[in-house]
This record gives sequence, structure tokens and C-alpha cells, in this order.
Amino acid sequence: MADLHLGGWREDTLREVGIKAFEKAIDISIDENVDFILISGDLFDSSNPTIDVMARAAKKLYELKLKGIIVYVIEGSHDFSPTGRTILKVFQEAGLLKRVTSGEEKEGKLTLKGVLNEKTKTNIYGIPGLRGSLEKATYNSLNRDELEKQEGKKIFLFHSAIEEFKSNDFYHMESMPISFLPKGFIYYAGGHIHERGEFELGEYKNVVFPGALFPNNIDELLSFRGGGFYLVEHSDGLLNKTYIPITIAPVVLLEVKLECTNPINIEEKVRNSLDKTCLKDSIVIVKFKGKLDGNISDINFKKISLFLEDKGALLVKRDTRDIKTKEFKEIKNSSMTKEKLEEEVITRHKDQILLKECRMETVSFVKSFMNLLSREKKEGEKKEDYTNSVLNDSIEYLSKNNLLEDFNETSNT
Ligand SMILES: [Mn+2]
Repeated sequence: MADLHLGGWREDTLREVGIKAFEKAIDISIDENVDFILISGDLFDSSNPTIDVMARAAKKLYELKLKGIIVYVIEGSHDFSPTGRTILKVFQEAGLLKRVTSGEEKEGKLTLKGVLNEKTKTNIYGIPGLRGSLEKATYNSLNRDELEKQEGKKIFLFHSAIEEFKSNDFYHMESMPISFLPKGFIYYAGGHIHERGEFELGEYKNVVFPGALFPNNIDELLSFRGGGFYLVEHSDGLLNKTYIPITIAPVVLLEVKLECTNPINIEEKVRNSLDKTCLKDSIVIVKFKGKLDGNISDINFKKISLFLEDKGALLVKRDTRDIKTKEFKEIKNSSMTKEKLEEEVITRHKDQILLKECRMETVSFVKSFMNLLSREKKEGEKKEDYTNSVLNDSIEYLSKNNLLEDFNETSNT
């Protein structure tokens, strides 16, 4: 499984559904008597989860420990604090998780050590994901030959998008080529892409993204409706994978078409579009579409929510992004994720950013550069060292992209 994002969502109800999805996935794994569990990053939504969320996770992980089921993990981009610390370390020290990312760097070459699962004689390796896809540097120094030469069954955990397998929806997302991964492993457990996908290419078989265990924002709720994980069986050289969907609360989409509707009449519209739809214990997304004769702020959402909750809805979320007001102007997005919002702003202004010689596509370049510049000072790091390191990284990044001269021309610092 991957991208659990425990503790995510602002609404208590949705956060609870996310945790319940995790608990259910673990219960199923115990019932199925699995040998071990792999989590390919973003177990928690933040590197500093609340005590309640950590307690719920610890309780479930302890159940696994009692059953002798080991949980192997890598960090995802969400598991690291700005100073590079990871909450997973706490769980590892408590014996509830095993991080598989240990390695040794010698003369610029990284040798991964991996962890052996004794019961199945499987070697498990992995490289964590970093914010802004900075893990690419790790892959660049990875000694792949040595990993490929190792005998026996091998599994690789990663938390990155793969260029060859990226769908159009993830066009702008930073990604790496599949050739960054060592060849010939029996299973590649992927995370980071919240959409489910099974892939293979040449010597890379069973490259699997289980997707988020539970959707992480309104867009994911709308497109995926739910999440799940993979149950994988390997015997006599044959690998069988089964997707196990997890449904705690069904997602119901209620589309309300507006035809120059007055805000006062919206409730009636909602009633009419409901028809015989069953809302029992479901997450209802009311998507308003069309022209509104008035302001969005005049819509009584509270009343609409209460009405739908009365019909059995567990929670009501609204999507007003497709409403056009009287002047038929588009409403600017407001319920997107921080990353998407940033990306949108950059995309909107990209024509003003003249990067003629840049090796990368403008939006990806700006996003990564912003990430690089937003690195925070590490604990104990001297201010001068910090400044120099950010400066050096920036110069290196610019020169890698053929842009150093451009910048020297326009600035003296
Ligand atoms: Mn994620």
C-alpha cells in the first residue's frame, strides 16, 4: 500500500474515514495471513502528526507485530520535516516498522543495503521520496549494477513518478525515467502517484502503484471515489496481484445544473437533482455547474448540507468551481491543493518567464527551483553554511539547466 496520508483532511469526518481505511486494510491483511506489508511512502500526511493519529496508527501496527507481520516502509515526500527528520524513525525505534532505505555512500556511489525478510527469503530495498523530487540525486548516485547482480528474490520500494508511466493528468509532475530503478526485481512497489496503475516495460515487471488508500483532496474524491491496496502472492516464480478496494463511506456525486438560477432557488434545485439517490452514510459532493444569477456567497450552503445530512449523508462537500456568476466570469479555484495552486499560478505566468535556453520545461523548472530556494535551515546548521549551501545548490541547478549566464546578466548577486 502507499499514500495513506493518515491525519490528512481538515474535516474530522474525512480524517476519520482515512484512518478507518487504514485499519480495515490491516484487518484484511491479517485475515489473509500475509507474510509482510510494504508501505511505499506518505504513511502520515505530515511529519508531525497529531498524538491521536499516531496513537491510532501505533495500535494497529502493534497488532501486526503480535502476529509477526513485519511492515517495511520508505518515507514519502510528506513524511519528512523541513529539517529532514522523519516521524517513521520513532515507529522504527519502537519496533513497529522497518525502514528499508539504509545504504552506504562511497566515492559518490550509493550502495543500498536492503533488509532481508527471513520468512520468505526476500530482499527488500528502497529509496524514499523527497519534496520537489530531490530524490533524483540519490538515484543518480545509485549503484544499480551491484543491486542487479544480487541473487534471489528482490523487491524495490520507491516514491516517485515514472516518466514512461505518467498519464496526462500528471503531465506537469516531476518524474524520473524507469531506468533509474534497478532491473530484474520481482516487484516494484510504487508510491507518490495517487492514481492506481500496474505497469511493465522490458525487464521491469510488476511496477505497481496502488494509489492512495483513501482520496486526499476533493479532486481525488471526484476522480477515484475510493482507494485500496494490492494483495500480492508469489510462488514458484509466479506473481499474482489482486487489487483490494476499501470502502468505508461511498462517495456520491450530486450534480446541480444552474440555468441562471437565483441563489434563493438553489435548495429546490438540489432537492430535484437528488431524485432517488441513496445517500446513506456517504460522502456527498455537491457539484454546482452553470450560471448563477447572484453571488456564490448568497447560497445557503448550511441549509443544503443539513437537508442532505437529514437524508443520511455522513458529510457534504461542495464544489463551486464550475459556477459562472452573472457576468459569466469563471470563479477562480479555491479548493485545490497547495501544490496545484502553486502550479496554476506558475502556469498562468509562464509566458513572462523567459528561459530560452532552459533544458527543462518552464513550469517544472520554476517549481523545482522554488523548492530548492525554500529549503529551511537544518538544526545546528550555521547561518553562513546554510546560505552558502543554498547559493551553491542554486548555481549548480542553474548551470545544469544552461541558465547561469542569463542570471548573471540580470543580477549581480
Ligand atoms: Mn502522497
